[in-house]
Amino acid sequence: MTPDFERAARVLADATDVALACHVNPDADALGSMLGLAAFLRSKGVETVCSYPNEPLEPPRWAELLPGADRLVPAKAFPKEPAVMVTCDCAAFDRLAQLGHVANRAGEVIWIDHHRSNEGLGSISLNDPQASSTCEMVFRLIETMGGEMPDETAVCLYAGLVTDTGKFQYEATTPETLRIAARLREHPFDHARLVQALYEDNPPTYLKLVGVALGRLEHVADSDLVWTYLTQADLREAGVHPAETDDLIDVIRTARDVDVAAIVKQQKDGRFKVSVRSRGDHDLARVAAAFGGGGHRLAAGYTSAHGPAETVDRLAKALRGEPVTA
Ligand SMILES: [Mn+2]
Repeated sequence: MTPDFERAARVLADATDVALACHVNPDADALGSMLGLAAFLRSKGVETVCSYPNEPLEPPRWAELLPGADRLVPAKAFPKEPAVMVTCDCAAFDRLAQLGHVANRAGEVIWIDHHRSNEGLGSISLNDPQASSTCEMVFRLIETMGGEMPDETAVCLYAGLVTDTGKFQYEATTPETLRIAARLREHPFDHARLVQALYEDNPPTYLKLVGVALGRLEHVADSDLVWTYLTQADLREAGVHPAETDDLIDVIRTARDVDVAAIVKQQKDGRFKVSVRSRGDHDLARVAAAFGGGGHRLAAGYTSAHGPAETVDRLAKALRGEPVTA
């Protein structure tokens, strides 16, 4: 399906009120694309409301640098039946959690995403797996709509562009991505401070937990895999919130001469969340889908009901191309 920017632009241009949501446990691409588009719509005189399904919301610390984060409302204050709803960066319907019911009742749902595993959700699907980020998709949508981009939008979109490209290093970083980044940087905002807030803001307790995870690192040479794990007990002992460990995979995947890196993290419900990254030799969107998850070719995730060793056994099998079941 080709992204239908024209139709989405028409619906937004005609709207008086737009309700925007992004995925649970939002990253900077999810929050940035949602808040960036909302600021643009407000500059056009449209009323906006923004939310995501965490209760309580507890936005990440860096979110205070994104204009509009102070106007976020909890899911229960989100409109029940909006005429126009926009979803940002949601690969699957369940990423909206309880806001999914609203999407089912909304008049139009403009679904903006860039995950390969997204199969065209929404009444208007803007999904391009080639795009570096949902923020890049929002930039294109705003260009289609036309008009001045407010400074508030530029900083929000830049945050998502930086993080989803791994500071402009991942495969999906195209010349167009860099041109968009340059256009955004023409707006006045403190990009150095923003990136510090995003990347150099680790509590020492987290750094100690990295030591625990690295101490357990295992190399499965025949499956081209390095992996480690963390339990709820580890997080409790370290005094670290699960969301603070999102970037740990970026340390693991620096392992030399290994294609795939995985971290297996226990969730509150006892199950294990698996995050996987490839340097380029494995299609992890396919691997994750086999276990009921999803994502991109080189970055994907899923949830496993098995313990860390069993989970990684199954993952290793899938990486070797052997048949697996969730
Ligand atoms: Mn994204």
